[in-house]
Amino acid sequence: MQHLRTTVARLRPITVSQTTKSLSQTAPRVAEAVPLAPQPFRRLSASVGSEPFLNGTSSNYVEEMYYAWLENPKNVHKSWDVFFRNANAGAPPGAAYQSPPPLGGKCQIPARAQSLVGVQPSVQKLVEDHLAVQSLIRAYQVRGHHIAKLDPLDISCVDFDDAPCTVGFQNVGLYGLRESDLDKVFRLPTTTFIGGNQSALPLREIIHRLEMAYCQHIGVEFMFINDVQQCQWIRQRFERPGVMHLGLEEKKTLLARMIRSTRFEEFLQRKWSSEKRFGLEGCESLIPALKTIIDKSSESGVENVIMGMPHRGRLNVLANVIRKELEQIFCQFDSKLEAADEGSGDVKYHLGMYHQRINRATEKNITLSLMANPSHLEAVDPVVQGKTKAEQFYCGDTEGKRVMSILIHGDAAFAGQGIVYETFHLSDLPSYTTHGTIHVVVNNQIGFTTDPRMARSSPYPTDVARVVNAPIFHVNADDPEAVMYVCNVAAEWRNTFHKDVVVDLVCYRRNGHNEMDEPMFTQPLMYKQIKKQKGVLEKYAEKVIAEGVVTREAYEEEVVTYDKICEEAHSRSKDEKLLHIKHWLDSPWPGFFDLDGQPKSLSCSSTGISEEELNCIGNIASSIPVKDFTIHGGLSRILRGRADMVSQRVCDWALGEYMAFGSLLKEGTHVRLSGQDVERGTFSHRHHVLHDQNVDKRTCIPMNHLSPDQAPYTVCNSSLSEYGVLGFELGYAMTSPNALVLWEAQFGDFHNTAQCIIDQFICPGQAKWVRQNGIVLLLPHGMEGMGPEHSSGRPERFLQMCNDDPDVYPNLPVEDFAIRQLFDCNWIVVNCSTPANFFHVLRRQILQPFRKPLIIFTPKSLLRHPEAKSSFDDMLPGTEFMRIIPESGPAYASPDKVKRVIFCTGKVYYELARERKNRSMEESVSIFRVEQLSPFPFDIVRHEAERCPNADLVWCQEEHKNQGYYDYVKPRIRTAVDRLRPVWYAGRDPAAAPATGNKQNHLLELQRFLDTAFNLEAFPGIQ
Ligand SMILES: Cc1ncc(C[n+]2csc(CCOP(=O)(O)OP(=O)(O)O)c2C)c(N)n1
Ligand SMILES: [Mg+2]
Repeated sequence: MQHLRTTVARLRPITVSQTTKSLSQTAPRVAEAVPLAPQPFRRLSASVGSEPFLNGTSSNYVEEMYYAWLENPKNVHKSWDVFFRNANAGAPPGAAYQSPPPLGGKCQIPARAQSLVGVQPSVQKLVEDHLAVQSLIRAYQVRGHHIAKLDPLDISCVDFDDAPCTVGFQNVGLYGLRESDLDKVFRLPTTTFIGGNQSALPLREIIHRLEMAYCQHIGVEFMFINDVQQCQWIRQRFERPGVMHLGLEEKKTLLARMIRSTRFEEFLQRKWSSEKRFGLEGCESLIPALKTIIDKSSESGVENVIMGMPHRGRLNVLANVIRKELEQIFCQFDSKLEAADEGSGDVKYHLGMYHQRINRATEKNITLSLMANPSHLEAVDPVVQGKTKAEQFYCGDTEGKRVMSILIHGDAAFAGQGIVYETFHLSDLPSYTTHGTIHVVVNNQIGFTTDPRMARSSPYPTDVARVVNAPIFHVNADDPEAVMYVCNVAAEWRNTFHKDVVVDLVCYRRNGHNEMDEPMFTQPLMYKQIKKQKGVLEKYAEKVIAEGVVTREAYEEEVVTYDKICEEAHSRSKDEKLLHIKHWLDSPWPGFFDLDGQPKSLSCSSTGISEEELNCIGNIASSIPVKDFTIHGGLSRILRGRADMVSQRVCDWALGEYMAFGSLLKEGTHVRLSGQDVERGTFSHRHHVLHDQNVDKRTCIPMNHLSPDQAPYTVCNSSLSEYGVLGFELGYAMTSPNALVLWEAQFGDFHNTAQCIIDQFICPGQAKWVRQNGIVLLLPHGMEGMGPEHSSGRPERFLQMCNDDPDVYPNLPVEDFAIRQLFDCNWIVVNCSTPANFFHVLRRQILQPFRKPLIIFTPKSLLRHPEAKSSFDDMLPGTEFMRIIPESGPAYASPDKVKRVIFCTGKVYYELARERKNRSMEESVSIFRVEQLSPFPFDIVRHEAERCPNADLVWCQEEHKNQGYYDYVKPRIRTAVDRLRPVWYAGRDPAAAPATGNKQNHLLELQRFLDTAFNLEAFPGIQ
């Protein structure tokens, strides 16, 4: 702490008077100034560049002058006019310059300023001084935020020890200026707006205005932005004199909002002093901040705002921004409330919310939603973006003018969590952009018990935003007017440029991490300071009362009124007997369920499609539906192959997928497939986007040429992110039940970098938040001698998280056993072995009357396996997804003769079938493919096992024993056969890695477990 104070002391802004004093005392003059690095003089002609009086770094200034002169020669001093005329006329090097005439006193300068009239400094000195002033202005623009008074506690944790260049930049001596220059008038460059209507100002006033613009309670970090227009836009917003002044009504609204924000927390504290609520105390201005952003955005046409935020201040946001009924919030504190909905529910500070209302500032309709989220900080960021993108898509908002997202972050999490970076990188990608997100950081300068020195390596928690050129507005949250100002600018920025922007609310946390936590254990000095700190409402009320904005009585009355609102809501909350999690839904699906929130039926129409449709889609899949489009020769062969398949009435994997997507699209269902390299397909099998070989960027998506009234198909290669992109697609899928949204992992292995989305959202989403989701995960999986990576999509992990009981045979009616199982499950896990079954399971995902996540382990070598083809017959009306593909050979006809029933899933089936044939064991060994692993087809397994009473039961898998499916299926098969028969194992031995890196070993292992699978003596002691 002591160390920090020292650092900060060194960074205190030096006022003009201090500067003057230090100049006259220690006078760091020209000789001590940092040497200026020479730069090439690029823009003007060589003759100009070689003028002897211009040193290298004059170039910027001269350029400025030059452009001003080009606009109008009167814009510049006469001496420059002569100079540029000569230079332009081709004066030889050194000859363009002529001694200036005496300076005219045309510019308006304050009387107190020393007049330049009559003074005849050398032009060299004039140029140098102007250059110095320009550098000084630029230094404020670049570095002013370093010394702005951002920290309400005055114990700033930003440590600039390693960046000495930031210290003292405002010291005019650094630029070669002297005390005597302070009253000289300088022409302002076009890159500043501090002059207002004036084009020249005395240096003293220049510094004063820069201090006011950049070094008060707002620190603007923007000079890294590549776009010059955008930099100018920001300068205008902060530099123009008086620009931050708020009107009377704005101040009154602000005060009212501060009252609500503050008194809400106080009310909760009074009523439930020992309950965790992650209060907002210390950052109460978050509420007016968000409301300002929403008002301003509504003004410019935004109708729908989707928000994501962590624990801190969440209840307050629900109450005072979204306007959730207070009694609904208060009753959450009653632990005796009975749950009215299915599922395990979630704690109150994780629940989401959706609310449509009139925005009072604009009298326009606005829909606000706060997404439910897990504890995992920042995990909701991409989910919010995905939902926002989908909302934009469904309302045809291609520019983000009607729908926008706001993300609220904690300082530690914003800096520490990689998902923040991944989400930022989606912000400008065509298929993922939401056209600008406003990020608000509750920067209370602490993360639980860890202070920023230990929590990040960057000066600010917000530095990650610089990668996307987002401006960052740091603001002292104890100055609500400054907060309101930057929020207005942020909203205006987003609505002008449709790019991300960050508001960093520098504040403090009045209590511990939660209300039960003791912060003095770890931050004693900080908390001594916090205890002395007057509340922001109190400070602001004093200010506005002193200014005469409101009277003390009016203020006190407003406080009493709000307290009464809370009290009355509290009384009403006692009448609530049931806790309806459904009231906390962030993404309702109007019309999809019945009025009780149940599926309208419990049946699934046939997933088969007509021969005509198969042909129609097949033809599109094998053609180029636009004229004069040249595709690669290899692709022509692939398309010809598809055409042959269509004529032979068969599908391979890619064509099966085409049939599923194409038919859904034709039926009006939007399909979106996203992931790394999905357009072509990692394994070069899909080719959903054709590229003209002769015209750059000319592409064609045949799937969008199926019929004029089809739904749109989106297929998009994503950034190289799993966590971010899967989260995004989950949010996209959440928005509407009438879309098939698929995320494909490059290889199944890589899904685990998105584990948080799987564990916290996909698996338990419905149980926690009564919110269904039909997202599909395509995870390429299979042991093909590729080594430990690129082999396993880790089915064991997904299966371990299924909610069906391994030991209980489901008590469900026989006739709708399958659909009821689906309805009860938390997600569906399949590994299809045929294109037709893949086709059906994709279609079932939309045709079933509810939504569940679907995890599909997809093949690699089967994509081209000659036997892994399906006839059109298996896809016609009346056909459906087969949970188990039964034996169809001789063993099926004579079940009594079967000695062994092998259950397996996925690609190993083809290896087993080949081996059985080689061994001529088609009569004695029956092979069943369990295509749907979860919910487990207990009914079919029971039936098939009973048909073969003389057979032993074997589970065969190519994965290692501690991986794959074995642990999941074994107890379930046992349950299916009433534990009367054992289940044996044929597969690889337990191992730490998913697969060997040695091809030879791979084949040996394969042969070994095939030997076991077909050795009828392998398992002793049955029956
Ligand atoms: C991914 C993740 N890791 C750890 C935690 C545990 N945790 C909860 S709050 C918190 C501190 C968060 O600090 P900050 O982001 O600054 O928010 P604040 O609580 O200060 O508002 C931590 C580490 C978590 N919730 N999520
Ligand atoms: Mg914090």
